[in-house]
Amino acid sequence: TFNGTWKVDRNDNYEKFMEQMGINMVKRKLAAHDNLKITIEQNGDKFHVKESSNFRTLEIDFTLGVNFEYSMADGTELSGAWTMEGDMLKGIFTRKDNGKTLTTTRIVQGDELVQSYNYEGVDAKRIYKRG
Ligand code: MYR
Repeated sequence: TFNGTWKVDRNDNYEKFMEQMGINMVKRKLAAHDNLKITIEQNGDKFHVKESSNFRTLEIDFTLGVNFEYSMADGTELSGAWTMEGDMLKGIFTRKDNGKTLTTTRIVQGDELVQSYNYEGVDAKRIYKRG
């Protein structure tokens, strides 16, 4: 289950990913240590996610398979949806500014939540522990 509070423990290739996303170096340095914490509450196909980081706090509601809007911490707007494939959440989002696609997955592996990202050929991961 995804339910619970998760704190980022480590990143894999996240700076390269952010660079591909066009995020400048100063913001990348800050974002690599953003102390991101997410709290996930799933009820059937409905999710409520509380996000908090050094940058902001935010609450998001979405339903599997239903498009919604999400603004990244730097203001970049995305539109897309999460779906469930087996035990994996799979998100396909489109950047509103350039129409390019960002894909992301979440899966619980042991006591960790692994979120993977892909944008324009660059893959990254953020790995969370229960907090
Ligand atoms: C949520 O489920 O937490 C809300 C929806 C998340 C949308 C997709 C996340 C992509 C965030 C990309 C951040 C990358 C920064 C370069």
